[in-house]
Parts: sequence; structure tokens; C-alpha cells
Amino acid sequence: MTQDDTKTLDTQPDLGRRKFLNTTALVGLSGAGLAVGLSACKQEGAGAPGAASAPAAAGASTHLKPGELDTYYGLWSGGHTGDFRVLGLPSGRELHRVPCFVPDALTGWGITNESKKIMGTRPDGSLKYTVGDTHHTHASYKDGNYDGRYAWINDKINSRIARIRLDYFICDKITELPNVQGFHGIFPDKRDPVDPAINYTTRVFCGSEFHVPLPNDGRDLDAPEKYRSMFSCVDAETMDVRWQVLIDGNCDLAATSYDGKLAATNQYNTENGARYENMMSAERDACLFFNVARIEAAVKAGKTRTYGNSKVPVVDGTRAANADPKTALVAYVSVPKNPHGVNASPDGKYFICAGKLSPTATVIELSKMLDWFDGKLDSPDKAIVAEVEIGLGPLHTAFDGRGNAYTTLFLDSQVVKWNVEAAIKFHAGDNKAQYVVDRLDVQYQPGHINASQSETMFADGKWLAVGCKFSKDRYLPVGPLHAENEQLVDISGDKMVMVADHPVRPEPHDFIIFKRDLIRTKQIYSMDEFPLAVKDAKDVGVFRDGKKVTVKIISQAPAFDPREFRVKLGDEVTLILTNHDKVEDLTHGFAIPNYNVNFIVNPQETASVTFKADKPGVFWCYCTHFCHALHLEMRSRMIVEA
Ligand code: CUK
Ligand code: CUA
Ligand code: CA
Repeated sequence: MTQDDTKTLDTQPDLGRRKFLNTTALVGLSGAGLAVGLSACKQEGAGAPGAASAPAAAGASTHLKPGELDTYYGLWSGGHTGDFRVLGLPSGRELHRVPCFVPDALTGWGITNESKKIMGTRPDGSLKYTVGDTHHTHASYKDGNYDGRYAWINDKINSRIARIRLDYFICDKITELPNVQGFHGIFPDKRDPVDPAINYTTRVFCGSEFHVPLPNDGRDLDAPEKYRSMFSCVDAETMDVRWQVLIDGNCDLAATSYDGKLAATNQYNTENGARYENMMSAERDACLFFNVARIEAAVKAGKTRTYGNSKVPVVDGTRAANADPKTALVAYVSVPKNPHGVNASPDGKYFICAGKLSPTATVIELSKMLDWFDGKLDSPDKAIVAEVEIGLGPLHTAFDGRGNAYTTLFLDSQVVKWNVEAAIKFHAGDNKAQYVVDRLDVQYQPGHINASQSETMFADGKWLAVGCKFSKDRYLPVGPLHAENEQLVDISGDKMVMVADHPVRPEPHDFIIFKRDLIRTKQIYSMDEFPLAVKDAKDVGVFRDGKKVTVKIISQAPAFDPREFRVKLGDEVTLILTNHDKVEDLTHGFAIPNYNVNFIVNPQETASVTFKADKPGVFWCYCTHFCHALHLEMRSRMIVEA
């Protein structure tokens, strides 16, 4: 069914029925079943759903001539490929995949000792986990903009958070969160809530979706009413979990204020339901606001407890314990049915929570939220300054820095551009306030959306990327598994203009887009970063300690040194390779046939592998990364003596 077919079904507006989606309408959430065909917006004129922009208008060109560089970096999550992807924009070219949670055969991630240590191993040395599901990636801040130090990404399957160094684009730490399941949203803070000197990221907040028995050790299996979820705070530098907040209901996405005072998460399972029917039984759920300074004071004062084997201090953020605003650690703001996505506007004033099962966006004003914590408002719900209809299945929101928000409408397969101040006026009773500015059909069923610099104070309103979950007919068919469709939209004018489709391997979720000069990457390692580095050619060779053997090798195009080495059957071999080439782009690979070993060493990098020499014979260790005219000759002969 095409978008046009859907439109023709839209002849009998029934605003009463479409106010919220009920269980029968939920079939539409499957994406394929987009035939619900309801459009929800009361706003007429340019903003009426039927008036989506025609894609005919010409937008800015995304084409770069050979050799031209992109002007923006895009950091994308890879979804259940478990990686972190780097795109150049506006071309949409994929530049890199940084392996984090899942082994990677190109780089040797999950094969080298260094990467296994970051990923985590079992006592027998095998990897603890080999699957991952990345959804959200965000970068570290300074003065309200990205500072190019780190990015973080979540693994929903095994509740892990990975940090990526943005100088080398490598994952350098992974932390598994205790006491939670379905770790989903992440967001770094943007400054410290109390110390004005700390105007950069020191914490990363993590929301967990699934509520579980606490501790989850076999107790309370059939008592879902006792399951709980937590909001976690991870230290940006040490990557230790600083504290957790026990809450009622669940978490989903996360957002932070520019003043560092509040962190937020939207909540779709206020009902504490254990089945989806129960998770959508209430008409309203919540958006939770965490008072960071108060939580840290409570942790410091020892008003905490722990669960099971975890030593992480947990404070009580449940509704009953947080009714008094003067002492509350958490505020529960009521928002319509099963919201998805919470996003902070670049002017620092508002948080926007999209309705998902309600066709609305809710605008929550930061200063009013702080007023509630100061005891100046009688209900946290009074921080809501707008709750307006924007279309069916609203999920995520981006900003252009000119007062407009762009929200994906999953069911309508559209992006709606709406003006936040006009929405606030409309909500306050000004019926003439035209808050819907434009609508654009996207192909198809969009999830995340983001604009250039949107999650900083420097949103520049140039490019908007839309992560479409279904590509259907947009690409040559390649069998049953379709690419996802990342679309690029020019938002520099009044009307949104679709300018490009980019197929991507499933399935990215969230992403950020920022100016290329915000990061300075290094193309050559410093040998000193690696404690095991084989720094001198005279240090190479085989070093035996009983059955444990260390083989030290260096690479310098087009040769490995030594050219051959001997070990004995049954040895535990640790092979350390340092790349002595200093030339940019001169990477070598090291593969050992039949030993299931392959990894790379970039210029001046050291990596090591440990394996049991369990097969006698001759094994030509060869360079897998094309490096030189004599690349094919670049080998070292491993002789395993029987
Ligand atoms: S969730 Cu994927 S479309 Cu995990 Cu950010 Cu909304
Ligand atoms: Cu070294 Cu190819
Ligand atoms: Ca709900």
C-alpha cells in the first residue's frame, strides 16, 4: 500500500475515536498495517495532513565531487549488528563502523586480548556476550556543544553501555549495568548542577525499559506487581555506575537539561503491566524528571540501599516516597498514553515528549519543573505548557534552532514541522495560533529523527535525517530482508525538501549530526599507549616460560619480523604485534590459517592474541590488509613442532 492509498482512506475524520489509539487500532503499529488511515490533526490549511509537501521542490545538493569532504559527521547506532557507525553528511557515505558489543572480523574485535578485556570474558577466556543491540548514541558536551572527547552507545540486550573515544574512533570501555534489563535511553549531562566550573559532561544517564524482580535471582517470578526498574547514572570518566534510582513504572528514552539540573525519561508502562495489553490500559503515563543535585546529596548522605550482589547505591524514587516537592528526588509528570521519546529544545527551555499512542506532543517547561521542586507549583503537571495534536504515532523530535520542532509520525509516515511557541499559545486558548508549519511524507514509518546540531545549543537548521524503519519499494529488491531507509531532508527553508535516500543495513535507531570541526581525530597511534608494545627490532623473537610462550613480532611494510618462529604442540602462545609503520593509512593485518585468528594493527598500534598451539604443522601467518606492492609476500611462517 502506498502513502496515497492511505490518504484515500482518510475520508471520514473521527476525531473522537482517534484521540487515542485503542487495542484494535494497534495493528497499525506493525508498520505493514498502516491502513489505520486516521489522521489526527485538527489544524487545517498548510498543516493539514493531506497537504504534505510534494517532493518535487529542489533542495540543497547532497552530491560531493570525487575527493570532496563532507561538512558534517553523523554518529549512528547500528541496532542489532551491535556496532557504532560513522557517516559523512550530506553525502550519506558510511565511513566507518566501530565495533563495540559484538565481535568484528575486520579489526579483530573480540579476538585480540585488548578488545576481549574491554568486552568482558568468562573464566575460560571466551567472550561473555557475542550479541548486542545498539539504539542510542550521544556525545560528550562542553559549553552546550559537542567537545569531541567521547560518544556513548547502549546495548539493550545485555544492558551494557560502551564509550567510544572520538580521537581514534575506538571503543575503550564497556560497563554492564546491574539491577536492570532492557537498558534503552542514554543521555550525557551537559554541565554540573552545582559547580559552575564544570561546564562539561561528567555523567551519563541510562533508562531501563523492562521491570524485573529485585534482585533478579529467582524470587518473585510470578509477582509482576513487585517488579521494578531503575534509572542509572554512569560516571563519564571511570564508567562506573555512580548510583541508581528505583522508580515506579519504567524508563524509555533519556534527555538532560542544559543547566545540568534535571535528567528526564519518558515512561510508557506506568501500569507496571507484564503484557502489552496491560501496558496500554491507562490513558496517561508519565515523563519523569530527576533532580540530579538532590539525588547526589542523598547518595552522599547514605540514604541508599543495594540489591543482590551489586554494590551500586540505590535511592528511592518511587511515587510514594517523592510526594513532597521540597524533598523529592523525582517528579512524575502525567503525559498521554505510552509516550516515546523525550527531547530537550536547543534554547534550553522545553522538553518535548511524543505521544506514540496519542496523536499529541507534550511540551514541558524546564523553569516550571524547577518551580515544582522549589514548592512553587501544587502539581508537577503544571509544568506542562502545551499538549497539542500533531499526527498519528509521534515518536521522536528534532529542532532547527529557529523555534521549530520536527516530529516523526510513525503511523502517518510523515515528519511534521511545528512551532513550539505557537503550540504553547494554542494550548493556552489562542485558536488562531497556527502551530503546524509543514508536513512531509517519508518512506516509510519513521522512528528516530535528528537535525544538524539539534541536540546542542547550536542547532543550525540545515539538515534533517529521518530513520525510516521500512524501505519497501525504494531500492532494488534483495530478497526478503530490506535495507532501512535513512532519508535526508533540507530544512533550511520554510518547506521541508526531501533530498536523498540512503540504504542502511538494519537497523539503526538514533543518531546525531554535528559539524566536522568539532572533533579532531588522530590517524596515527602513539606507541606509548600500549604497555605491550614491541618498541625495538632487537626485542622480537620467541620467549618461553614453561608451556607459556610469548612471540614478539613487528610489522613494517612489506615484512613481518621475524620471518618465521617456532612453538611446540600444546604451548599456550601469546603473540604480540606492533606496527612500526608511521605512514597514515598503512594498516597491516595478521591472520593465522586454521587457528581462527585475524586482526589488524594500525600505524604504531600494538595488539595481542592468545591461543593454544593445538595443531602441528606449518602455518603461513599473512597480512590481510593490503599495504604494499609486496603485500602478498608479507608473511611470517609459524612452525608448530609435534
Ligand atoms: S527507540 Cu528505536 S525508533 Cu530504541 Cu530510540 Cu524510538
Ligand atoms: Cu601488510 Cu598487507
Ligand atoms: Ca501505558
